[in-house]
Amino acid sequence: MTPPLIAVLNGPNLNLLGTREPEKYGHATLDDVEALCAETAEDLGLAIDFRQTNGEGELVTWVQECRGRAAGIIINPAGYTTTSIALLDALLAVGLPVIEVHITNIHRREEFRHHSYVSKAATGVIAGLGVQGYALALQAMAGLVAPEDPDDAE
Ligand code: CA2
Repeated sequence: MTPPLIAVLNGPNLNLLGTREPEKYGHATLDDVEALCAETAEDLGLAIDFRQTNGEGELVTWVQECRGRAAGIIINPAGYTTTSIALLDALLAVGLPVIEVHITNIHRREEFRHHSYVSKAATGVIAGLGVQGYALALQAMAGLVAPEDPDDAE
């Protein structure tokens, strides 16, 4: 059986991970995060499509393209978290389980980072656990996309 595909989407400036502000975002690069996700996904019997873009429109298009292709979406919307109704609308329209990930605890940071439009479309949110949050999101996603055991049906 082909493993369920999980899109792992990353928003603006996350390509800088590991190169700037390590006191906030840690030392892992985005390539390290992709490797962590690939390894975790393999252990869980999932496949991933891992991407990063600085463009809001491109992120919206990628979410739309998940329809009929992916079983779930893990997204770190970065700077678009607090601004993008377009991204929220795309996530609502695609009708897939969504897990929002933030490397930092956005609630301990500046007030303007606290509100997330994306959370309105998210099944769950992970924040403040560093890049390990991506692995935890994949673990949770494995449960969300697992086919139901017929023995559990009432
Ligand atoms: O904590 C997170 O994952 C954030 O989504 C990261 C965003 C920030 O705007 C959110 O409030 C919280 C920033 C991504 C920029 O990433 C950088 C990484 C290294 C160096 C500079 C920026």
